[in-house]
Amino acid sequence: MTASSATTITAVKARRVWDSRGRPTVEADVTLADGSLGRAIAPAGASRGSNEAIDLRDAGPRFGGWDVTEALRQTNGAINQAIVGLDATDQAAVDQAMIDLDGTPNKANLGGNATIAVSMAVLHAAANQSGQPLWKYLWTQGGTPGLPVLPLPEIQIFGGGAHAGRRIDVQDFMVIATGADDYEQALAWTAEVYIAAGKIMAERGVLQGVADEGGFWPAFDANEDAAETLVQAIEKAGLKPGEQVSISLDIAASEFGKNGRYRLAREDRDMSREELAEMLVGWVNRYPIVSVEDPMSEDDAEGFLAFAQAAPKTLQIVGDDFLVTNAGRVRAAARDGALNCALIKPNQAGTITETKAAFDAARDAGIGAIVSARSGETEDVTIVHLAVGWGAKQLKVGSFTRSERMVKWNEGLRVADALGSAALPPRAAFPWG
Ligand code: 2PG
Ligand code: MG
Repeated sequence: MTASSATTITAVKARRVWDSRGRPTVEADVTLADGSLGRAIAPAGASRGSNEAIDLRDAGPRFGGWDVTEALRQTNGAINQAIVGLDATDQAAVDQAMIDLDGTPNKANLGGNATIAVSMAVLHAAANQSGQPLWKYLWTQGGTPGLPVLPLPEIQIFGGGAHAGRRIDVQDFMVIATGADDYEQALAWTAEVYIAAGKIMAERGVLQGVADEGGFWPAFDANEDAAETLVQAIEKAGLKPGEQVSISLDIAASEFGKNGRYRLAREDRDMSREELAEMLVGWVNRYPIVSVEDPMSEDDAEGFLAFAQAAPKTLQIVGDDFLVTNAGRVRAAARDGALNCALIKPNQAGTITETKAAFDAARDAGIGAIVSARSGETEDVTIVHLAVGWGAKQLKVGSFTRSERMVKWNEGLRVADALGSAALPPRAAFPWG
């Protein structure tokens, strides 16, 4: 058997599995001629950008309308037929075959959940066939000399917005261990902060439970209380806010803004884009905040620009719904100076090839890139391997509890062991560094 025929795709099989919200999702198995298997599971967002690849759901009465029988049917039928016989090491050709088969700009026919599960499974199959872990397969392909380092974790402590019944408007209050010596220390410090935050909240009687990504679901009266409490938690953990551990926010403003107007329901406040920018810059000045994601709604390019102009130059400004892991949008936003970092979510694009194109567009434009999970997750650890193998400097996975999150942080520890080092990117690699 020649090397190329060993890597020929011989079967694609999809099954319904269940995610961290108890909703159905697509798992794909891709088998190669030599018997190698690749397996991957589609994640699912709750605060989705309207230009993301379509997460194809059946609607109807089953499972709250979240069932995926059509996405499974497409995978086992049309996708199977289109990619069986292709070479799994030619990821671009496999992904293009699915893009052509779908024929829409947003995977509306096949479902982005079907295409991303298959695309990732093909990648796993090729890596498995090569006998290498996925991170190493990707790093080798990239051709960068030396070994990769681990990405700097961005970890949620409080969850709000669409992930916590909109109890507070802002979606993610996260920490970044900006002073950590390595990945292990970043996780250890975060664990201390999480424990400290839980104690403070229990004492104050504001702990309502756990939000979708494992962070605390807080009953704060104002959004800013969360930033204040996070600083207290960092201090209670014996760490220095802003030096050792800093704050990162995902405002997820598309969830409460439209046409340049914003409504903070918790505080009963209506705001213009300028007022929102001013409020957020005020927070950045008062708290050790190093990163702000989606400060404005996905339809508000003007708001992004206003915020970028008003914010300190050392602030990381991240586009998620605004960019939807699309290379063209990443290039345009970087060119306009609307932001300096792209969130990279494979299922927003729908294939690995398009995800990598968005990642490369960020790198080529000289802006940062954070590889990110979704709020609906599973035991799938592909994103950790993408982050390491592509040389991403940051990784966002949700909080520091629950196995669909911890499986990813823990996978990073295993990669560190294989590398013989848990080193992180140099601090100068970040806007705040
Ligand atoms: C986000 C993600 C993860 P979701 O907005 O960045 O926090 O949420 O997957 O619901 O879009
Ligand atoms: Mg986001």
